[in-house]
Amino acid sequence: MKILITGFEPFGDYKVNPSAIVAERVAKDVLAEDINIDTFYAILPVSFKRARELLEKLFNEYKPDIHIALGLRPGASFIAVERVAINIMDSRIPDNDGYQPIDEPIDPQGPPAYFSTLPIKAIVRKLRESGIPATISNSAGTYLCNYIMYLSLHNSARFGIPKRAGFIHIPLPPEDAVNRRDLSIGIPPSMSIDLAVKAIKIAVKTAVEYFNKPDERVPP
Ligand code: PCA
Repeated sequence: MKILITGFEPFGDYKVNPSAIVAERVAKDVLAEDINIDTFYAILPVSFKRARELLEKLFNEYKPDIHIALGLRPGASFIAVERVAINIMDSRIPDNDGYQPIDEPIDPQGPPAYFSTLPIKAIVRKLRESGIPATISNSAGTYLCNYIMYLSLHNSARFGIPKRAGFIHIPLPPEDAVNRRDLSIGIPPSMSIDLAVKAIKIAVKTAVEYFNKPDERVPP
């Protein structure tokens, strides 16, 4: 079973992107711990053009069975397992190449939306059982994260690679959250990298466990 785990480079005024650190650590840990799982990680640029090119290259060369894409969701205090990707790019800020699409479809010929093909409810349940704050999210936004989730599911629907795909947002790490506000103002929510790594490892193992249970894609 081949699993691609992607994170993102920093963007906007976020100096680090925890999704890149977590993608690398999870891929290496799972590879070392489980002989049945082959993992590969990649850090995607926060660029609509370059991220798409790299994603297509990864799909063509690595041919993952499962793609778990990670990104930063500033302001969240929980792991957000995304349910849906929508066919729109509507950017509040330019990407790292200065490109800022507004109200543009990702693919004018593509369907309006795709649902995650990861076992999102099983993942959230297992995370909560492990004491990790987690929820299903019904919007991955309209920026790079939604874009990558849409492209992955679009490739999956058309070409069968990957067979299953989805997106998980993680919070700011505390090391970054503490620097983001004036000393007299409360700081934004955060989650340690260690806890986020633990969470995404659980998500990877749950995705593998449910890989061959298509009817239990969204178990109760
Ligand atoms: N978060 C952004 C893009 C890259 C990232 O880590 C998003 O939620 O779209």
